[in-house]
Amino acid sequence: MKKIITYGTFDLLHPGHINLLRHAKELGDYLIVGVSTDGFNHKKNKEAYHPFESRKIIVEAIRYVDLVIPETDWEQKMDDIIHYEVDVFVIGNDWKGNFDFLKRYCDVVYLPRTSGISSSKIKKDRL
Ligand code: C2G
Repeated sequence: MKKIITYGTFDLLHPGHINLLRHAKELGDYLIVGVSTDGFNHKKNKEAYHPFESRKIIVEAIRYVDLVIPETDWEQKMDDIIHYEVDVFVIGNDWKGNFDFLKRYCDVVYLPRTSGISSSKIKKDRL
């Protein structure tokens, strides 16, 4: 079984998130998603509308997702990849190059972001 992992806040879920998760799942058989906790969002200087528990329930309901784990810090990716025997780390290409150090443990794939949409744009447009 080919295991894929990705991480993110996934606040105010939109087609950009879904495209990423769908393309990530197409790379294997089992998709693990590390959803950023509220505490980790603080470290990322990100303010989510939905608290972690809500974002976890929402991401777990997505057909492409097999397991949701909490993302609590920057350093956990290597441990997660080893623990879950992950084959591919996937993330949007806005992070291109940031996670190349994981190539020692698994394949690293940066997928194209979906243009024109983001959680922050949704928040701004609705104000
Ligand atoms: N994404 C995308 N297209 C968009 C918006 C987001 O492909 N229009 C992707 C991002 O590239 C990321 C995923 O969707 O791979 C989740 O995006 P965010 O919730 O914004 O996550 P981020 O803040 O980038 O957190 O340790 C990694 C971080 O937790 C990533």
